[in-house]
Amino acid sequence: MKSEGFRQPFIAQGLYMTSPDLAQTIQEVRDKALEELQGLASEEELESWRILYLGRRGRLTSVLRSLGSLSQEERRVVGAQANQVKALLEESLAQAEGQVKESRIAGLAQEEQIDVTRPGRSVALGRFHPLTQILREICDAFVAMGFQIVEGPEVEWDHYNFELLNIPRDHPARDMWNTLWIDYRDEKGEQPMLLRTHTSPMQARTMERMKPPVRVIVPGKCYRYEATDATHEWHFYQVEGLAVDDGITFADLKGTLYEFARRIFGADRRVRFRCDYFPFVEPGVDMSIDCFACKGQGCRICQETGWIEILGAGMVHPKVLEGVGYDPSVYTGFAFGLGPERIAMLKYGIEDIRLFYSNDLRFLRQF
Ligand code: FA5
Repeated sequence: MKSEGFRQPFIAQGLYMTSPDLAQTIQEVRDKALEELQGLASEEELESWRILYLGRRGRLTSVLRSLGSLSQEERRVVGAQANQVKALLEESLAQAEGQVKESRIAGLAQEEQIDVTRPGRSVALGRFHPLTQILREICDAFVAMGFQIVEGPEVEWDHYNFELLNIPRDHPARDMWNTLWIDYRDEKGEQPMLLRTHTSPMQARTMERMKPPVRVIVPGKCYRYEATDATHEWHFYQVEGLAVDDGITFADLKGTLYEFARRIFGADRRVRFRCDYFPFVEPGVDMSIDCFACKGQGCRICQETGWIEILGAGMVHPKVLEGVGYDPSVYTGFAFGLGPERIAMLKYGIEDIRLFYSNDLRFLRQF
């Protein structure tokens, strides 16, 4: 900031003659202020400068206050000059503020400059776990056939997991489900608690809540105290299905499950039903699909049978209907419980069920 243009009129008006000390002080304050102002580069520094020279207790303001000790004539001349200096400092400050602001904006623009020729940064996209994908596909297939999705607790009472399913205590059929028990009982100390071994407890829970017609599927996690191998995990998903109404027959069960297999695997895949025993259905069956690896010839994956079992099913046992207050002479129904891991293995040709739970990104990224 140049101060030459100011000095000339200041001296020319003869201040030295009227009040030399005060005029000298004003000039010194002005020179010092303008000199300091030149080195300031930030808004904070400018504000400190303003307070130092122009603030209520600033240096120039103190000079102005001392004008009162001069004679009236001196006060008029020196006061006018002091006001001129004040105006000069204010104007210089405004200019300096403008410059600081401009260079801040220029700096920002420099920082934010975009080089459109640089290659973009790739965005890492997540994906659904293959089991989430297959669960959704399975649910979609049944929803399209008129089923409704419900969910239930993974920590369950013995009552629902076994008793209401026609598996009383000490019944040998309990050995079919190696159970993980929880060290907790109900208030009366009678009901043991467990991690549900299948999604079938939701059959009873659903019928307790709903009146026929019932058509539900129940996706969810199950737990068994079992050794793992290529087709067995100790925790796995199941999707339970239940349809109850008057007049439902075994033909409905077969038709529904054939249609499900066709939707998931296509029309070419072979399906096999065999008699099986589950205490809560009569008659009971299991359904298998021909092995994806050996095309039914027999291999390690299908334990040399050529088939991989994907579900258990059957007509709901009259005792189960009675247990939830349905009249078995009026209502009949079918139920099934299928294993999504095994279905995903068959569909995608996965050789070991444990891959689903090993968190290996090389495996997961293939889906
Ligand atoms: C049951 O759990 C019965 N609740 C199914 C059922 C429901 C039958 C309704 C009749 C009426 P099972 O133990 O077979 O049945 O299991 C059903 C399916 O779950 C099997 O076909 C298989 O696909 C899957 N599964 C069973 N155990 C395992 C395991 N350890 N690891 C992975 N999948 C399993």
